[in-house]
Amino acid sequence: MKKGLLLVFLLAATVLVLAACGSKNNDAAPASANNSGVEEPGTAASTELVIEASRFKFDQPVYKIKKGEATKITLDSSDGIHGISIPDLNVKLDAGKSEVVTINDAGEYEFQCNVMCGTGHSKMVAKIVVE
Ligand SMILES: [Cu+2]
Repeated sequence: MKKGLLLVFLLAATVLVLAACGSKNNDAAPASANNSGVEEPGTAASTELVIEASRFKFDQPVYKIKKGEATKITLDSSDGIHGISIPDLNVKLDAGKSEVVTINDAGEYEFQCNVMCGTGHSKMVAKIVVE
């Protein structure tokens, strides 16, 4: 009887630990690792953020999105030679691609162009503010 209870307790503890790890991993990770631009069911975003890249800047220095809200981030580039990398979110986008992310930690997430696009390439830095 006592042994049975212990087993149940251990099982419950294991489940709790696994659940905790799972949610921690999701904190700053993209809701989907889908880079094809085609959304899978269940990854629908409620908000969309379009980042426009051109030589040699992004259309805004700061982009704001809401904490905990599934947001589709799209990189638009009229000349098609830029990409972005958001290291803290583990997100990389080529021109014309999008990815749905849900960020649960408020803060600033810097990103930069990740394609060697020319002389002004190093100036192509901006940030996403999550609040
Ligand atoms: Cu560049």
